[in-house]
Amino acid sequence: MSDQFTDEVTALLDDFHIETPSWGYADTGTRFGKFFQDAAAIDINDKLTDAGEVHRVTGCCPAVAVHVLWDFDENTDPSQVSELARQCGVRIGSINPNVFQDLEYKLGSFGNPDEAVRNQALEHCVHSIQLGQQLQSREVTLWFADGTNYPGQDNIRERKKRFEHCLQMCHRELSEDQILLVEYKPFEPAFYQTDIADWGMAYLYAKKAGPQARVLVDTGHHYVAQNIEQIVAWLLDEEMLGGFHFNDRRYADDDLTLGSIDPYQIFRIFTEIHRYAFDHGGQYPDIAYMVDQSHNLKAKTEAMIQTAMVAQELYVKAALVDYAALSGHQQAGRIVDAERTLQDAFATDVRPGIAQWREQRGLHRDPLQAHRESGYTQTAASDRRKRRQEMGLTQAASYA
Ligand code: AFD
Ligand code: MN
Ligand code: MN
Repeated sequence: MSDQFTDEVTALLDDFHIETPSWGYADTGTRFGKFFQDAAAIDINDKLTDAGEVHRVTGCCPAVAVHVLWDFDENTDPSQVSELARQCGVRIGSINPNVFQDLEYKLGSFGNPDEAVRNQALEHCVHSIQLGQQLQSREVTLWFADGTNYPGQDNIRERKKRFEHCLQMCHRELSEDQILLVEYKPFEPAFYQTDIADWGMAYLYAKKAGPQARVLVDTGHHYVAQNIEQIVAWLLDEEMLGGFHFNDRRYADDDLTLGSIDPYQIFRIFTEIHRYAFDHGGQYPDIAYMVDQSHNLKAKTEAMIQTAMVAQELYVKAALVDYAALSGHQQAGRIVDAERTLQDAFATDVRPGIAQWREQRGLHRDPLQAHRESGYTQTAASDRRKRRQEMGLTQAASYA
């Protein structure tokens, strides 16, 4: 093994699994338009195949998050999806209900003033929880587009009470193995007030929902000045950090590649997790590391491989911090030494060590190169182009 890594760091890398999202393999766009890709996944079979390819070359992405309305229709047999995932070398990870795109949800889902709409949303979330039980999935990830666009549109306290009730109803449906992850986002698509706008709201909702609810931190869902690692430290200390959705943002929730704008912030987030383990006798918190991206311009599987590689690098850099020395510097008020303990680790090029870790596990040293040499994207593009033509699916623009 590379002399860069102790056995402990190698073991940490072995245990660092990153879930990829099914929606990250399909075409997507902005409200200003979509740029289609021939190699983009058409259906859940393609998504699992793509996820299997990402795991094949990276060795660290064994699970796939699914989005219920985008991946399952009324005829989909969950056991067949499980089996297909297994054949692709992956398994189904978190379940993502969708209570934001149906027209009934115009004024919200759990926050809607109309009880019938709230019940419709609740019914879908309970169905998603039951789907998770059929798929032996642990996490049910709840993100809501709910909010209001204008001052006075609705009673903010009433909306809070509606959410508290519906989240408690969801929690009651969980099996003992499931956890409910409550995700927050400051704005979008609501532009005046979002019902779960920050970590405090998500924390309170999770606490009131029940003992199997936690907070999900989407790294893109923060105002530019926010100190995300402080939020992570608080949630860790309260044993309420359920997991992450990895991406990055320049101005707001831009869903950019993890670490593409501020890798040092992601590194600092990871140092809070490693420091937690250092302070707890090496016991790491049980949290879900999940990607949440669906890039418009980058090739889908390449973008996912890139994210997984960046996540590994930043996680390992943070593992290299000398937490005993850091603790001593902090205790003694040696500010520059404490800061340099972090900076030295962040400045370490861990890519050779990770490349060797891959080689030791029968993987190519560079997953992106392995993926490109396999011709996977070209094959997927020609196959899926043909299938789209047969299905009569037209595309405004397409490029691999
Ligand atoms: C959007 C939302 C949120 C959610 C994701 C998947 O902002 O991050 O987790 O879609 O549903 O990115
Ligand atoms: Mn998210
Ligand atoms: Mn998001």
